[in-house]
Amino acid sequence: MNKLPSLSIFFPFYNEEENIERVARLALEAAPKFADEFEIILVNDGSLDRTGAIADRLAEECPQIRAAHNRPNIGYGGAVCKGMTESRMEWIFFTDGDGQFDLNEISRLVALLDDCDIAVGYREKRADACIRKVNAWGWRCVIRFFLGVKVRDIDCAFKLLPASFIKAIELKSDGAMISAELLAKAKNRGLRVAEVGVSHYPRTAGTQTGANLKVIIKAFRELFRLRRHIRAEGLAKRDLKSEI
Ligand SMILES: Nc1nc2c(ncn2[C@@H]2O[C@H](COP(=O)(O)OP(=O)(O)O)[C@@H](O)[C@H]2O)c(=O)[nH]1
Ligand SMILES: [Mg+2]
Repeated sequence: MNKLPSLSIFFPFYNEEENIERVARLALEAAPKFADEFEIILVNDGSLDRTGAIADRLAEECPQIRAAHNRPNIGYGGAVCKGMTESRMEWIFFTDGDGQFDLNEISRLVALLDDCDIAVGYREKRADACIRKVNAWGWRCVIRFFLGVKVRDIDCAFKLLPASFIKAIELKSDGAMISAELLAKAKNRGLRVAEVGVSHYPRTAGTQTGANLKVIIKAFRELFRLRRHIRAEGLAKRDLKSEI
């Protein structure tokens, strides 16, 4: 496949006043290359700066852009869930709102769809501090062990999914566990997930909060809460794939 019938692109933003407009305009430029019909959803996750106001202004200026707000802040997973429920198109793509990925590389995901149901990126050369790479390796082992999800880069925020899958599941994670939950639920439904390398750039503005101790503790709490649910779902007798 080289073009999608229709595509929702969304971004979670938390205190990203320095990034939101640039990222939204890059999305407006890139989206028509991948789909004839598209929408761009800017999810403001209860930001304390001007992110929400800028999202509303961009939505007024551009018919293809919509703004959605979580008030107050919920967390990364809460912002991703909001983007999912706001999405109206047949395919859903999401990435971070801090501009660390290249939206033109959505083409790499679209190209995979002939042989898979869900396409996800892995960061070829992660532009983060060494400690983040070590944490990510540990988290990958934990997720493999507890949920049996085997992908190279679980939290790579560069994912393309069919809306029919999102409609068939109920997402429960508010925090960083959301990516693992999505992939575990895809596995339970027998969906084929394909991976492709994508570029990753250093943050040029705003503040990174993805490695806060609070975020990490919340991810582990969510993991243990979700483990039973995801296992029970996997063991359920009914054919989960037929629900998609
Ligand atoms: N950490 C965090 N990020 C959020 C939240 N809500 C939305 N985001 C967005 O999630 C994306 C990833 O956040 P970032 O701090 O860059 O994490 P990192 O790239 O993993 O270091 C950014 O676009 C944030 O603006 C939240 O409550 N916490
Ligand atoms: Mg980031």
